[in-house]
Amino acid sequence: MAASDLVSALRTAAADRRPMGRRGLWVSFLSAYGLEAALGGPPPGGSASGDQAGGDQAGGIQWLGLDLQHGDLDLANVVPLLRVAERAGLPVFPRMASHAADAIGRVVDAGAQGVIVPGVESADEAAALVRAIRLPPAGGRSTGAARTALGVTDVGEALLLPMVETAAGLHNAADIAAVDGVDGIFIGPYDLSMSLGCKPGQEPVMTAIASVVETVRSTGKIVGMFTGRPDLLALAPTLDLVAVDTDVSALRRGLADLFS
Ligand code: 3PY
Ligand code: MG
Repeated sequence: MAASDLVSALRTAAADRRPMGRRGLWVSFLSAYGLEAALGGPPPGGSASGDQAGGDQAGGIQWLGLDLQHGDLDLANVVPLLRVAERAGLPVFPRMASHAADAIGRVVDAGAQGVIVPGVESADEAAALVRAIRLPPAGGRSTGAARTALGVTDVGEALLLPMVETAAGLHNAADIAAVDGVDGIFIGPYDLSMSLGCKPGQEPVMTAIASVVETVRSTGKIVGMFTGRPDLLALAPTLDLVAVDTDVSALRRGLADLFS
């Protein structure tokens, strides 16, 4: 499955209320060199295509989140990482540092298949993100000649996934998901736990997560979540996009394994 095909497959499966459970790696510090090495190098003969693409040659990784909010990546890292992901046939969803429209425009211009936007708390905030990501007439995103120079071909309409990760976002989750142009909701369980005054894995956050999943599923939109813990990863069958864990965590586990 090619990267842009995963985006349409996600939209179709969500509309049919069929969770896809696609597992992704949350990249927070890897360079393009490091990512290419971690994915096992380019597939024989160059770019991945057809059945080879979408994770079969990337150790089971089916998509990449690029964490521009936490970790060590910023906007300038996105293009080189995107080129590695393209060769591996993996869709890329940067998690933006903020709601800034200019940064959203730049990563979509560069060829990202969608964005994950932190801390969205209301339908109004979600509607502003729709204006940031969609070209006119649906939105207000600008286009530019430099985009063509990057060699970006049509990646289809990018996914817009606002994050619900506060008590206010939780309260307004149904309204946020219902905004026209929003493709679904990505849950941030760690910030949500803090906002609800508990630890991940405890109540009331587990019930809150289940309620967001159910709400979004009933609207026929996409639901994703970062996990990083077995009890959250266990919810993968109910989700469409599952950010399993970070590159840092993968490295630490690998080191522990090697040196134990
Ligand atoms: C959270 O859990 O708060 C996140 O943002 C996941 O990365
Ligand atoms: Mg968060």
